Amino acid sequence: MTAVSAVKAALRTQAIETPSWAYGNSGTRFKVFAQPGVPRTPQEKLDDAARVHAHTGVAPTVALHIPWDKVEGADGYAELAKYAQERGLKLGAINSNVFQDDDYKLGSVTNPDPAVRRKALDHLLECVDIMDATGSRDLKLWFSDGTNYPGQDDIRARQDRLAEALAAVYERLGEGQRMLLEYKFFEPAFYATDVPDWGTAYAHCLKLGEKAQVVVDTGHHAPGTNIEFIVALLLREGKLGAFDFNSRFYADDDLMVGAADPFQLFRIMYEVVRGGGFTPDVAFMLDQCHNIEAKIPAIIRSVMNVQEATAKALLVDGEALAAAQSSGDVLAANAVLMDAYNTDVRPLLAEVREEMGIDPDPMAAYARSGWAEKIIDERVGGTQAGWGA
Ligand code: PSV
Ligand code: MN
Ligand code: MN
Repeated sequence: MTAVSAVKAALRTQAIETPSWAYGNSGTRFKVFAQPGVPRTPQEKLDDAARVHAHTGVAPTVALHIPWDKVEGADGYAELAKYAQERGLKLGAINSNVFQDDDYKLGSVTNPDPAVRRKALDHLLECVDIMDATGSRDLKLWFSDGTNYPGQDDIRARQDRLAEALAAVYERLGEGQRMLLEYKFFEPAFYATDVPDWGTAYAHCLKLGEKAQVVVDTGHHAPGTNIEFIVALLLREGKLGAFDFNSRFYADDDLMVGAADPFQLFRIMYEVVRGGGFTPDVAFMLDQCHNIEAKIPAIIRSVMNVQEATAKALLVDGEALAAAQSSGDVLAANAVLMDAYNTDVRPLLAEVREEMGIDPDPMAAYARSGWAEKIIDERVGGTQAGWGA
Protein backbone atom coordinates (compact mmCIF):
# COMPACT_ATOMS: atom_id res chain seq x y z
CA MET A 1 0.00 0.00 0.00
CA THR A 2 1.33 3.40 -0.96
CA ALA A 3 2.03 5.48 2.16
CA VAL A 4 -0.39 8.40 2.32
CA SER A 5 2.36 10.65 3.69
CA ALA A 6 4.46 10.00 0.58
CA VAL A 7 1.48 10.74 -1.67
CA LYS A 8 0.87 14.00 0.16
CA ALA A 9 4.53 14.98 -0.03
CA ALA A 10 4.51 14.37 -3.78
CA LEU A 11 1.33 16.42 -4.22
CA ARG A 12 2.89 19.35 -2.40
CA THR A 13 5.66 19.45 -5.01
CA GLN A 14 3.26 19.55 -7.97
CA ALA A 15 3.62 22.49 -10.39
CA ILE A 16 1.00 23.25 -13.04
CA GLU A 17 1.67 26.05 -15.51
CA THR A 18 -1.23 28.26 -16.55
CA PRO A 19 -1.37 29.94 -19.98
CA SER A 20 -1.57 33.73 -20.23
CA TRP A 21 -4.14 33.40 -23.03
CA ALA A 22 -6.62 31.57 -20.81
CA TYR A 23 -7.11 34.77 -18.78
CA GLY A 24 -8.08 36.87 -21.83
CA ASN A 25 -11.21 36.85 -23.93
CA SER A 26 -11.44 34.03 -26.42
CA GLY A 27 -13.95 32.28 -28.58
CA THR A 28 -14.40 30.18 -31.64
CA ARG A 29 -14.13 31.28 -35.22
CA PHE A 30 -17.83 32.09 -34.94
CA LYS A 31 -17.79 34.48 -31.98
CA VAL A 32 -15.68 35.87 -29.18
CA PHE A 33 -17.77 36.47 -26.06
CA ALA A 34 -16.30 39.40 -24.15
CA GLN A 35 -16.33 39.08 -20.37
CA PRO A 36 -16.15 41.99 -17.93
CA GLY A 37 -12.97 42.34 -15.92
CA VAL A 38 -10.60 40.45 -18.19
CA PRO A 39 -6.97 41.61 -18.24
CA ARG A 40 -5.90 44.41 -20.57
CA THR A 41 -2.17 43.83 -20.33
CA PRO A 42 0.30 40.98 -19.73
CA GLN A 43 0.78 42.39 -16.23
CA GLU A 44 -2.93 42.05 -15.45
CA LYS A 45 -2.86 38.47 -16.73
CA LEU A 46 -0.10 37.84 -14.19
CA ASP A 47 -2.21 39.46 -11.46
CA ASP A 48 -4.95 36.93 -12.23
CA ALA A 49 -2.49 34.04 -12.40
CA ALA A 50 -1.23 35.07 -8.97
CA ARG A 51 -4.77 34.56 -7.63
CA VAL A 52 -4.87 31.06 -9.10
CA HIS A 53 -1.54 30.26 -7.44
CA ALA A 54 -2.60 31.82 -4.14
CA HIS A 55 -5.70 29.63 -3.95
CA THR A 56 -4.24 26.37 -5.29
CA GLY A 57 -0.59 26.61 -4.17
CA VAL A 58 0.50 24.61 -7.22
CA ALA A 59 0.37 27.03 -10.17
CA PRO A 60 3.64 28.95 -9.82
CA THR A 61 4.45 29.62 -13.50
CA VAL A 62 2.71 31.30 -16.42
CA ALA A 63 3.30 30.59 -20.10
CA LEU A 64 3.56 33.59 -22.41
CA HIS A 65 2.51 33.79 -26.04
CA ILE A 66 4.39 36.07 -28.41
CA PRO A 67 3.15 38.45 -29.80
CA TRP A 68 -0.04 38.25 -27.71
CA ASP A 69 2.05 39.17 -24.65
CA LYS A 70 4.47 41.49 -26.37
CA VAL A 71 5.97 44.17 -24.15
CA GLU A 72 7.94 47.18 -25.36
CA GLY A 73 11.37 48.43 -24.35
CA ALA A 74 14.83 46.92 -24.16
CA ASP A 75 14.20 45.65 -20.63
CA GLY A 76 10.49 44.97 -21.10
CA TYR A 77 10.63 41.20 -20.67
CA ALA A 78 13.10 41.31 -17.79
CA GLU A 79 10.74 43.78 -16.10
CA LEU A 80 7.80 41.49 -16.76
CA ALA A 81 9.73 38.63 -15.15
CA LYS A 82 10.34 40.86 -12.14
CA TYR A 83 6.66 41.77 -12.02
CA ALA A 84 5.85 38.07 -11.93
CA GLN A 85 8.42 37.41 -9.24
CA GLU A 86 6.98 40.15 -7.03
CA ARG A 87 3.68 38.24 -7.17
CA GLY A 88 5.20 34.89 -6.27
CA LEU A 89 5.26 33.68 -9.88
CA LYS A 90 7.79 32.87 -12.57
CA LEU A 91 7.43 33.13 -16.31
CA GLY A 92 7.22 29.74 -17.97
CA ALA A 93 7.27 28.52 -21.55
CA ILE A 94 7.46 31.01 -24.38
CA ASN A 95 4.91 30.07 -27.04
CA SER A 96 5.82 31.19 -30.54
CA ASN A 97 3.24 32.31 -33.06
CA VAL A 98 3.84 31.77 -36.76
CA PHE A 99 0.20 31.28 -37.65
CA GLN A 100 -1.50 34.68 -37.63
CA ASP A 101 0.09 36.49 -40.52
CA ASP A 102 -0.99 36.67 -44.16
CA ASP A 103 2.52 35.65 -45.17
CA TYR A 104 1.93 32.23 -43.59
CA LYS A 105 -0.96 31.25 -45.85
CA LEU A 106 1.17 28.48 -47.40
CA GLY A 107 3.07 27.73 -44.22
CA SER A 108 5.69 29.34 -41.99
CA VAL A 109 8.94 27.37 -41.64
CA THR A 110 7.78 24.94 -44.35
CA ASN A 111 6.64 27.65 -46.79
CA PRO A 112 7.96 27.20 -50.33
CA ASP A 113 9.15 30.84 -50.30
CA PRO A 114 12.56 31.23 -48.58
CA ALA A 115 11.77 34.84 -47.57
CA VAL A 116 8.70 33.69 -45.60
CA ARG A 117 10.72 30.89 -44.01
CA ARG A 118 13.34 33.44 -42.94
CA LYS A 119 10.66 35.67 -41.39
CA ALA A 120 9.24 32.70 -39.43
CA LEU A 121 12.69 31.63 -38.27
CA ASP A 122 13.50 35.18 -37.15
CA HIS A 123 10.39 35.11 -34.96
CA LEU A 124 11.42 31.80 -33.39
CA LEU A 125 14.90 33.17 -32.70
CA GLU A 126 13.36 36.31 -31.20
CA CYS A 127 11.44 34.02 -28.85
CA VAL A 128 14.75 32.57 -27.63
CA ASP A 129 15.99 36.14 -26.99
CA ILE A 130 12.85 36.63 -24.90
CA MET A 131 13.61 33.42 -22.98
CA ASP A 132 17.03 34.84 -22.15
CA ALA A 133 15.36 37.93 -20.70
CA THR A 134 12.58 36.12 -18.80
CA GLY A 135 14.69 33.20 -17.59
CA SER A 136 12.25 30.78 -19.25
CA ARG A 137 13.49 27.27 -19.84
CA ASP A 138 11.16 26.19 -22.64
CA LEU A 139 10.34 27.36 -26.15
CA LYS A 140 7.08 25.83 -27.32
CA LEU A 141 6.64 25.35 -31.03
CA TRP A 142 3.33 24.67 -32.63
CA PHE A 143 3.14 25.02 -36.40
CA SER A 144 -0.11 25.43 -38.28
CA ASP A 145 1.81 24.44 -41.42
CA GLY A 146 0.36 21.98 -43.86
CA THR A 147 -1.47 21.68 -47.14
CA ASN A 148 -5.13 21.50 -48.08
CA TYR A 149 -4.90 19.62 -51.36
CA PRO A 150 -2.98 16.62 -52.63
CA GLY A 151 -0.15 17.87 -54.80
CA GLN A 152 -0.30 21.39 -53.35
CA ASP A 153 3.30 21.11 -52.18
CA ASP A 154 5.93 18.43 -51.80
CA ILE A 155 5.47 16.56 -48.50
CA ARG A 156 9.14 15.55 -48.28
CA ALA A 157 10.51 19.00 -49.15
CA ARG A 158 8.34 20.50 -46.41
CA GLN A 159 9.87 18.07 -43.89
CA ASP A 160 13.35 19.15 -45.05
CA ARG A 161 12.45 22.81 -44.56
CA LEU A 162 11.02 22.06 -41.12
CA ALA A 163 14.18 20.19 -40.12
CA GLU A 164 16.34 23.08 -41.30
CA ALA A 165 14.42 25.64 -39.24
CA LEU A 166 14.35 23.43 -36.14
CA ALA A 167 18.11 22.88 -36.41
CA ALA A 168 18.72 26.65 -36.59
CA VAL A 169 16.60 27.22 -33.48
CA TYR A 170 18.24 24.31 -31.68
CA GLU A 171 21.68 25.81 -32.38
CA ARG A 172 20.58 29.08 -30.80
CA LEU A 173 19.38 27.49 -27.51
CA GLY A 174 21.47 28.38 -24.49
CA GLU A 175 22.50 26.38 -21.47
CA GLY A 176 19.47 24.94 -19.69
CA GLN A 177 17.06 25.90 -22.48
CA ARG A 178 14.89 23.43 -24.38
CA MET A 179 12.60 23.37 -27.36
CA LEU A 180 9.27 21.60 -27.12
CA LEU A 181 7.71 20.45 -30.37
CA GLU A 182 3.95 20.10 -30.37
CA TYR A 183 1.97 17.98 -32.81
CA LYS A 184 -1.64 18.23 -33.94
CA PHE A 185 -3.34 15.79 -36.21
CA PHE A 186 -5.37 18.27 -38.26
CA GLU A 187 -6.42 21.91 -38.52
CA PRO A 188 -5.96 24.47 -39.90
CA ALA A 189 -4.50 22.40 -42.75
CA PHE A 190 -6.84 19.62 -43.78
CA TYR A 191 -5.01 17.36 -46.22
CA ALA A 192 -1.51 17.06 -44.72
CA THR A 193 -0.27 18.65 -41.53
CA ASP A 194 3.52 18.97 -41.32
CA VAL A 195 3.73 17.90 -37.64
CA PRO A 196 0.61 15.74 -37.31
CA ASP A 197 1.58 13.15 -34.72
CA TRP A 198 3.95 12.12 -31.95
CA GLY A 199 6.00 10.04 -34.39
CA THR A 200 6.84 13.03 -36.59
CA ALA A 201 7.64 15.19 -33.56
CA TYR A 202 9.71 12.39 -32.05
CA ALA A 203 11.70 11.81 -35.27
CA HIS A 204 12.66 15.49 -35.48
CA CYS A 205 13.47 15.75 -31.77
CA LEU A 206 15.57 12.59 -31.84
CA LYS A 207 17.71 13.95 -34.66
CA LEU A 208 18.11 17.34 -32.96
CA GLY A 209 19.33 16.10 -29.59
CA GLU A 210 18.37 16.08 -25.95
CA LYS A 211 17.30 19.70 -25.72
CA ALA A 212 14.46 18.89 -28.13
CA GLN A 213 11.43 17.27 -26.52
CA VAL A 214 7.89 16.40 -27.55
CA VAL A 215 4.76 18.11 -26.17
CA VAL A 216 1.60 16.07 -25.80
CA ASP A 217 -1.43 18.34 -26.14
CA THR A 218 -4.29 16.14 -25.00
CA GLY A 219 -6.70 17.81 -27.43
CA HIS A 220 -4.64 17.07 -30.51
CA HIS A 221 -5.51 13.45 -31.19
CA ALA A 222 -8.08 11.60 -33.20
CA PRO A 223 -11.06 10.30 -31.19
CA GLY A 224 -10.23 7.04 -29.46
CA THR A 225 -6.45 7.54 -29.50
CA ASN A 226 -4.76 5.84 -26.57
CA ILE A 227 -2.91 8.93 -25.30
CA GLU A 228 -1.49 7.19 -22.23
CA PHE A 229 0.30 4.74 -24.52
CA ILE A 230 2.00 7.67 -26.28
CA VAL A 231 2.93 9.10 -22.88
CA ALA A 232 4.41 5.78 -21.73
CA LEU A 233 6.39 5.42 -24.92
CA LEU A 234 7.77 8.96 -25.00
CA LEU A 235 8.76 8.76 -21.33
CA ARG A 236 10.49 5.45 -21.96
CA GLU A 237 12.50 7.12 -24.72
CA GLY A 238 13.32 10.18 -22.60
CA LYS A 239 11.44 12.41 -25.05
CA LEU A 240 8.40 13.63 -23.14
CA GLY A 241 9.05 17.32 -22.44
CA ALA A 242 5.63 18.64 -21.56
CA PHE A 243 1.87 18.41 -21.59
CA ASP A 244 -0.66 20.88 -22.87
CA PHE A 245 -3.70 19.81 -20.89
CA ASN A 246 -7.28 20.39 -21.97
CA SER A 247 -10.41 18.37 -22.70
CA ARG A 248 -12.13 17.58 -25.93
CA PHE A 249 -15.38 16.03 -27.03
CA TYR A 250 -14.94 16.37 -30.78
CA ALA A 251 -11.77 18.15 -31.89
CA ASP A 252 -9.48 20.79 -30.40
CA ASP A 253 -12.20 21.99 -28.04
CA ASP A 254 -9.80 23.41 -25.40
CA LEU A 255 -12.26 22.74 -22.57
CA MET A 256 -11.24 22.37 -18.92
CA VAL A 257 -8.86 19.45 -18.47
CA GLY A 258 -10.51 16.47 -16.84
CA ALA A 259 -13.99 17.75 -17.64
CA ALA A 260 -14.85 15.55 -20.60
CA ASP A 261 -13.00 12.41 -19.56
CA PRO A 262 -11.52 12.35 -16.04
CA PHE A 263 -10.72 8.65 -16.42
CA GLN A 264 -8.47 9.37 -19.39
CA LEU A 265 -6.66 12.03 -17.37
CA PHE A 266 -6.14 9.52 -14.57
CA ARG A 267 -4.75 6.94 -17.02
CA ILE A 268 -2.36 9.54 -18.41
CA MET A 269 -1.20 10.57 -14.93
CA TYR A 270 -0.79 6.95 -13.96
CA GLU A 271 1.63 6.44 -16.88
CA VAL A 272 3.44 9.64 -15.88
CA VAL A 273 3.94 8.35 -12.35
CA ARG A 274 4.75 4.81 -13.52
CA GLY A 275 7.34 6.13 -16.00
CA GLY A 276 9.09 8.44 -13.53
CA GLY A 277 7.72 11.52 -15.29
CA PHE A 278 6.41 13.28 -12.20
CA THR A 279 9.48 15.55 -12.11
CA PRO A 280 10.29 19.12 -13.15
CA ASP A 281 11.74 17.69 -16.38
CA VAL A 282 8.19 17.29 -17.62
CA ALA A 283 6.24 20.55 -17.75
CA PHE A 284 2.56 20.21 -16.86
CA MET A 285 0.90 23.08 -18.67
CA LEU A 286 -2.71 23.97 -19.34
CA ASP A 287 -3.61 25.04 -22.88
CA GLN A 288 -7.23 26.04 -22.64
CA CYS A 289 -9.65 28.81 -23.50
CA HIS A 290 -12.64 29.68 -21.37
CA ASN A 291 -15.19 31.04 -23.77
CA ILE A 292 -18.48 30.86 -21.88
CA GLU A 293 -17.40 30.27 -18.28
CA ALA A 294 -15.67 32.66 -15.87
CA LYS A 295 -11.97 32.39 -16.52
CA ILE A 296 -10.19 32.47 -13.15
CA PRO A 297 -12.47 29.93 -11.42
CA ALA A 298 -12.30 27.73 -14.54
CA ILE A 299 -8.51 27.75 -14.32
CA ILE A 300 -8.65 26.98 -10.59
CA ARG A 301 -11.01 24.08 -11.35
CA SER A 302 -8.66 22.82 -14.06
CA VAL A 303 -5.68 22.88 -11.71
CA MET A 304 -7.75 20.94 -9.15
CA ASN A 305 -8.75 18.39 -11.79
CA VAL A 306 -5.08 17.72 -12.58
CA GLN A 307 -4.34 17.45 -8.86
CA GLU A 308 -7.16 14.95 -8.35
CA ALA A 309 -6.02 12.77 -11.24
CA THR A 310 -2.46 12.92 -9.92
CA ALA A 311 -3.50 11.99 -6.39
CA LYS A 312 -5.40 8.96 -7.71
CA ALA A 313 -2.43 7.94 -9.87
CA LEU A 314 -0.10 8.21 -6.87
CA LEU A 315 -2.49 6.04 -4.83
CA VAL A 316 -2.25 3.07 -7.20
CA ASP A 317 -0.89 0.15 -5.19
CA GLY A 318 2.14 -0.67 -7.34
CA GLU A 319 3.02 -3.89 -5.51
CA ALA A 320 -0.48 -5.33 -5.72
CA LEU A 321 -0.67 -4.32 -9.37
CA ALA A 322 2.66 -5.93 -10.25
CA ALA A 323 1.66 -9.13 -8.42
CA ALA A 324 -1.67 -9.34 -10.25
CA GLN A 325 -0.02 -8.59 -13.59
CA SER A 326 2.73 -11.17 -13.22
CA SER A 327 0.27 -13.86 -12.16
CA GLY A 328 -1.90 -13.03 -15.16
CA ASP A 329 -4.86 -12.10 -12.98
CA VAL A 330 -6.56 -9.72 -15.38
CA LEU A 331 -9.48 -8.83 -13.13
CA ALA A 332 -7.37 -8.27 -10.03
CA ALA A 333 -4.96 -6.03 -11.97
CA ASN A 334 -7.80 -3.98 -13.38
CA ALA A 335 -9.37 -3.76 -9.90
CA VAL A 336 -6.17 -2.32 -8.41
CA LEU A 337 -6.23 0.48 -10.94
CA MET A 338 -9.96 1.09 -10.55
CA ASP A 339 -9.71 1.14 -6.74
CA ALA A 340 -7.33 4.06 -6.99
CA TYR A 341 -9.46 5.80 -9.62
CA ASN A 342 -12.62 5.39 -7.56
CA THR A 343 -11.05 6.80 -4.39
CA ASP A 344 -12.48 10.16 -3.37
CA VAL A 345 -9.23 12.12 -3.07
CA ARG A 346 -10.89 15.44 -2.25
CA PRO A 347 -10.46 15.08 1.55
CA LEU A 348 -6.78 14.15 1.03
CA LEU A 349 -6.21 17.22 -1.15
CA ALA A 350 -8.01 19.42 1.38
CA GLU A 351 -5.53 18.19 4.00
CA VAL A 352 -2.60 18.84 1.65
CA ARG A 353 -3.80 22.42 1.17
CA GLU A 354 -4.20 22.97 4.90
CA GLU A 355 -0.67 21.67 5.41
CA MET A 356 0.46 24.20 2.78
CA GLY A 357 -1.29 26.97 4.69
CA ILE A 358 -4.01 27.62 2.12
CA ASP A 359 -7.77 27.30 2.18
CA PRO A 360 -8.88 23.66 1.70
CA ASP A 361 -11.56 24.80 -0.78
CA PRO A 362 -9.92 26.94 -3.51
CA MET A 363 -13.15 27.60 -5.44
CA ALA A 364 -14.98 28.91 -2.38
CA ALA A 365 -11.95 30.89 -1.23
CA TYR A 366 -11.71 32.60 -4.62
CA ALA A 367 -15.44 33.38 -4.64
CA ARG A 368 -15.09 34.95 -1.18
CA SER A 369 -11.95 36.89 -2.06
CA GLY A 370 -13.77 39.70 -3.89
CA TRP A 371 -11.23 39.57 -6.75
CA ALA A 372 -13.88 38.97 -9.42
CA GLU A 373 -15.84 42.06 -8.33
CA LYS A 374 -12.66 44.15 -8.04
CA ILE A 375 -11.47 43.45 -11.59
CA ILE A 376 -14.93 44.09 -13.04
CA ASP A 377 -14.88 47.51 -11.35
CA GLU A 378 -11.32 48.39 -12.26
CA ARG A 379 -10.76 46.96 -15.71
CA VAL A 380 -12.65 48.24 -18.68
CA GLY A 381 -11.90 47.07 -22.24
CA GLY A 382 -10.12 43.78 -21.60
CA THR A 383 -8.12 42.19 -24.39
CA GLN A 384 -8.70 39.20 -26.55
CA ALA A 385 -6.41 36.22 -26.09
CA GLY A 386 -5.56 36.23 -29.77
CA TRP A 387 -7.91 33.49 -30.93
CA GLY A 388 -10.90 34.32 -33.06
CA ALA A 389 -9.45 37.76 -33.77
C1 PSV B 1 -3.59 25.43 -31.53
O1 PSV B 1 -4.11 24.15 -31.66
C2 PSV B 1 -3.05 25.59 -30.15
O2 PSV B 1 -4.12 25.26 -29.28
C3 PSV B 1 -1.83 24.74 -29.87
O3 PSV B 1 -2.22 23.71 -29.02
C4 PSV B 1 -0.85 25.66 -29.19
O4 PSV B 1 -0.21 25.09 -28.10
C5 PSV B 1 -1.75 26.78 -28.75
O5 PSV B 1 -2.67 26.87 -29.82
C6 PSV B 1 -1.09 28.09 -28.52
O6 PSV B 1 -0.31 28.51 -29.64
MN1 MN C 1 -1.30 23.25 -27.26
MN1 MN D 1 -4.67 23.23 -29.58
